[in-house]
This record gives sequence, structure tokens and C-alpha cells, in this order.
Amino acid sequence: MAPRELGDLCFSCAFADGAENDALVLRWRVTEIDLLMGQAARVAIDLGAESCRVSLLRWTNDEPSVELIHRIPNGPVHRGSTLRWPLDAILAGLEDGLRKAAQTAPEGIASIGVDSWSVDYVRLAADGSPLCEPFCYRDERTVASKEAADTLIPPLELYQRTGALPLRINTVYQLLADPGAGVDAHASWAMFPEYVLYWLSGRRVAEYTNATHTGLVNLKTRAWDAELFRLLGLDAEAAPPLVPAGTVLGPMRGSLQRSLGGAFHETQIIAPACHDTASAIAGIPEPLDATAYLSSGTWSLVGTPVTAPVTTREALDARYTNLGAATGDLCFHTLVNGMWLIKQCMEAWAAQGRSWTIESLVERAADCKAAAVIDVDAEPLMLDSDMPARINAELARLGCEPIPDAADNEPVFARTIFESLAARYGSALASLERMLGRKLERIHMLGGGNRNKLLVELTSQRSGLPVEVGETESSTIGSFAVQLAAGGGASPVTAGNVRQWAARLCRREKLA
Ligand code: LFR
Repeated sequence: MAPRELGDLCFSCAFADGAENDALVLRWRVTEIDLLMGQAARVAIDLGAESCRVSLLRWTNDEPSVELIHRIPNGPVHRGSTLRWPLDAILAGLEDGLRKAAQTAPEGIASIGVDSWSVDYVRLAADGSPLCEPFCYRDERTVASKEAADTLIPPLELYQRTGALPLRINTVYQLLADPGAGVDAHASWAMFPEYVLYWLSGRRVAEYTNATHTGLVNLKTRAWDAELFRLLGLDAEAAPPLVPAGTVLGPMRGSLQRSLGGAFHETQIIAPACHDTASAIAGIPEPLDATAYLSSGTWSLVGTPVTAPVTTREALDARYTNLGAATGDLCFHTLVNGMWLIKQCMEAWAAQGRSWTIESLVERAADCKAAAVIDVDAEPLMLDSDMPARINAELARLGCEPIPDAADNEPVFARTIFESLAARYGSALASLERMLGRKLERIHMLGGGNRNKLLVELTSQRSGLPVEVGETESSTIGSFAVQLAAGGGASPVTAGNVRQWAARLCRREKLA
């Protein structure tokens, strides 16, 4: 079989000097290795607010298969009056997942990529260990720090400078709140997925798509906005160096690599689009012209890619953000509440001995009427605990009767949540069309929420658009696509390349 050339290879130049045959042999070997690398096993770690997942990509006869091999339950934990992420438990779970990956693919794992929810970060001690358990963005300490920041730089100015909607969860307000929580404001930090990449590779970076959600990246220069750091009194030295999605950070190292054995012998650690939403969008196999994406998980992200930022007063008021995409474009979307609402209700009911599965709730909700359409983005609904009571408080605010929080009324709560989410998606898409001055023709729905047939149906009804059901694990597909497009890291990943890999990895039959 003739060797196939898959990319720009410059290795031959280094050896070509007076040894043409050697150069040819080397070129042949490198192209073969590249071919093999494309078909090697890879791992994608997708950290979610409700569960963290380790998935393995393998190839048989040129056919890819993606298998979820380990799931770690996750959720914010109360520590005193603060809300944190259980970092040690997450890392222990990841270790179990990587061990399973090594056992399943003893032939060797070519690379590992990590993505997660955005905005949260781990502060590091001088020896690189975590300084403290990282805060969860829902912690209320940022209410005051955002108010203080707004007096230093008006929200519209910040928005125009960074493109990021000034949400109180953004990293910038968390960094500002650290001293008040007794955390060293000069300690270096890494965002959550990049911390895991650091744990695996020893290299601390901030990946561009994830960094844009901090609210500290300049829209024009695509670099940390040093002037903004100064204006807000933040230490720019504590921020990690920025790198683009698809950066090969180096080989896996450390005791974990040694203890997990041979499968990780030659594993490269790659920064995919570390922001899970950007990764999910990178996992969509078609161009999104005239198509809106709706990524439905703990949060719902409703928007479309744009080539130029939109930072008008109207976009700010409509709560649209401009965040980095894996390649080139910007993700222009609004952050809407999501499955958080139903999950929080389910936890409250389970604690009273009224356990439901999401499947049975969806089934029963299909035959109910919603109590009313509530504002799913009301601030109290972003907070944790007592969700049924919080929903009733919203109903009361509208002058509606509360739903008695008693056995058998759970589907009414569920219907109210789904109907309200769908109505909000509809209004978000209407303002998107207004801002862009063009019509959207369909919605591409991603994430766990797309298994909820009722929500899919209500979304279509409320928006008047057909809904195409995409991948449930699109962030994982996007991570693998970027890892594959990154290859050996010789050249930057391109949109076309990422999309081609995504198309190979998607289970096409689901895109009906
Ligand atoms: C989704 C997501 C959103 C981000 C929110 C908080 O998981 O990453 O894109 O706005 O979580 O980080």
C-alpha cells in the first residue's frame, strides 16, 4: 500500500541534508505514523455540573466507536456558608476512569482532552497543588464583587471590550471576590478543565474558548486585557498563558502516568475547546448557516455562530454573549436556565421519599397542563435547594396559584418547567433573529435535554422552528474532533478539519 500523506510534514527537511533516501524513509514513516495516530484510541474527559464523564474513542476496520466508560456523579457541595466543587472526589473518579480506559485499550492511548463548564478555576499553591477547594459559580460571594466592579467599569463598556456578557458568575467577579473569602489574590490559577490538563501534563495554560468566559479577554487582541486587570486591581501575573484550542501540551507525566501503566506510555495531553459549550458546537458535523444551536444541559445555551461580534445595547439587554469558538467564529448565545430546575426539584422530592426518574416525569408531564409560564432566569431559580418552593414563589409573583408540593403533583411542576424553558427559548430566538436581521430555519439541539421528547416538541411549538436532534454527548464528540484535527500539533486546527472529524464520529442516524 502506498503511504498516504495526511498533512504538512517538515521532519524530512531536518534530515534531507545530503541524505535524500533517509529523508524519503523518514517521510514515509512519519506519514504512516500519522495515519496510525488518526486511528489510535483517545480519551475525552467531559466535566459536567451533574456528572463527569470519561469516554474512549477506538477504531475497528476504519470505523470509530465512542464509548462512555466511566461516569462520576458531581454537584456543588456546601462547605460552611460557601458552595464548592469536590475536587478530590472528581480527581479520584477521573483516575478510576483513566484506569478503565487503560484496561480497555491496552494498545495505547494517543491523547487525552478535557472540557468542562466554564468560569470556575483552581488557585494553586507555590508547589502547584490546589490552594483550596474551588468555589462553585453559584456561590453568592460575587453579588458584592460584581457591584463593586460595575462602579469601576460600566457593564456596557466591559461588554464592548471583551464581548462577554457581564454575568455575575464570570471568573472576573470570582477573582475579585477571592480576597474577601480569605483566598490569596496573587496565587496563580487555572480554570477547571485546564487544571485537570495541568494535573496530567504539568503545563498550566488557559485555552482561548474557555478564557473568553472569564470576562478578561480583549475582543480585538484575543489576549488577556492587561489594562482591564489593572483597572480592576487584579494580578495579571496569576493568569495562565493563553493558547488556542487544539494545542498539544506535551506528554502525560507524573505518578498517575506511571501507575496506570503502558497504555499511557506515549499519551499526549491536548487542550480541546475547554469550554464545554464551544466543544459541543465543535462537535456539530454541519455548518450552522441559518441554524440555531440549543445546547441543553444544566444550563441551556441558545444562539448561533457569528463571524463578527455583536456588542450593542440591544444585545446586552437581550443577555447575549460573544464567546470564543474552537476555530475562528464566535459563539453568540444567551445563557438560559436548564435541567438544573428539574434536577433540583427531583433532589428535593427524593429527600422526602418521593423519588422520580426523569423519564417517568417527562412521560407524565406530557399529559399535564403547566401552572403558568414562569421566568426561568429569575435569580432565585439560579440558586440551589428548595426548588419547588422557589418555583411557587415565582408563580405567586405572577399572581398565580402555587402548585401544592405533594405526591402526584411532581409532573405539574415538570410541565411548568419544560413549558417555561421552551417559551424562553422561543423569545431568545426571536430576539436573535431581530439582532442579526435574518431568519433562522431550524434549531440543532444538543446535550442531555435532547432525550426529553416533550421539551423538544414544546421548543418546536414555541419557536415555530423544526428541531433537529443532534448528539447527546456533543462536547465529547467536539473534544475528539479537535484532538484528531490537532494531530501532532504541527499546524493549527481548522474549522473544516474539525467538522470533518466530527462528521466521522457522529452517529448519523440520530440526525433525523
Ligand atoms: C454550560 C456552561 C455554560 C456556561 C455555564 C457556566 O455547561 O459551560 O456555557 O455559561 O456552564 O460555566
